[in-house]
Amino acid sequence: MQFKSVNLDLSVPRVMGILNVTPDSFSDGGQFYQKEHALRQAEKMIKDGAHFIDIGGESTRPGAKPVSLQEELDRTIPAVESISSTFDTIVSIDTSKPQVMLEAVAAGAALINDVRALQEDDALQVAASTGANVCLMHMQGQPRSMQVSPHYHDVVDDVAAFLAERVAACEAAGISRTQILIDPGFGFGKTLSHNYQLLDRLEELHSLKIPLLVGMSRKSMIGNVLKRDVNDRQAGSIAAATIACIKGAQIHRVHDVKETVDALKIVSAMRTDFEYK
Ligand code: 7PM
Repeated sequence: MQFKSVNLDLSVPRVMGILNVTPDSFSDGGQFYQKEHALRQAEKMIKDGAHFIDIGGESTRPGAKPVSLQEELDRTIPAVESISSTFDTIVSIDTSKPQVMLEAVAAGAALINDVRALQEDDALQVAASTGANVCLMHMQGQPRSMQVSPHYHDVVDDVAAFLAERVAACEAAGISRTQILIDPGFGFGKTLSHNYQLLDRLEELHSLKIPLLVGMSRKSMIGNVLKRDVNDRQAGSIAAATIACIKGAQIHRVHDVKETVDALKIVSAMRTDFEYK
């Protein structure tokens, strides 16, 4: 798959590192230190084997309150600009706002990662106009209330149907299928049971013939099984990524890049013909 100047072979599993852009910028010299911090985080993840750096400035945590456009721009654009110009990596912008999409792609982002699958006003047209690739994620409801009472006829069929509809909407707006990634949106308007049904039947999402991105890292679907708080979910997250990889997920959005890359290399080794087969 082509991402601006980078051609990435998705027949091997790839890792997207999650970059924290801290909400509280210090009043004096904050800009400089924020940028330096983002650069250091990105450098470590790239050294550890990430091919994507995902930069997000809006908290989509259940119950979180929306972030203003200016605040989201202030948090993300300097990081997108400095990382894109410093490293040969694929920068992804995690946003639903058309203005953030525009400015982020102008600053070097090659992928628009939208948890709302380009359903906000103007998002589809603006994303198409940038020429960037897009990741379409499924979410039931809105972050504020999505975990209240998630309901599906069949969660896998419903998610697949939604993603198929959004892919069609992208194509109608001029975004080619070859520019699209799909994502079932683990934790976004789903019960624990829904999340594990999606993982168990993940291969069904390949019927769309579009590369699959998954994000389960440190989420409550891991924490609720293990009864561990958010900073103690690494092993569980790696197990989940390993399962998704075996089921053919091409891109894994994670916090713990080094450990996940190692785990996915074990899956690749199993698939490699070492002349024993
Ligand atoms: C608080 C709660 C902060 C949840 C952040 C989150 C995904 C994503 C996120 C995903 C894609 C997180 C989420 N999750 N984008 N953005 N897929 N494509 O746990 O699963 O990182 S935000």
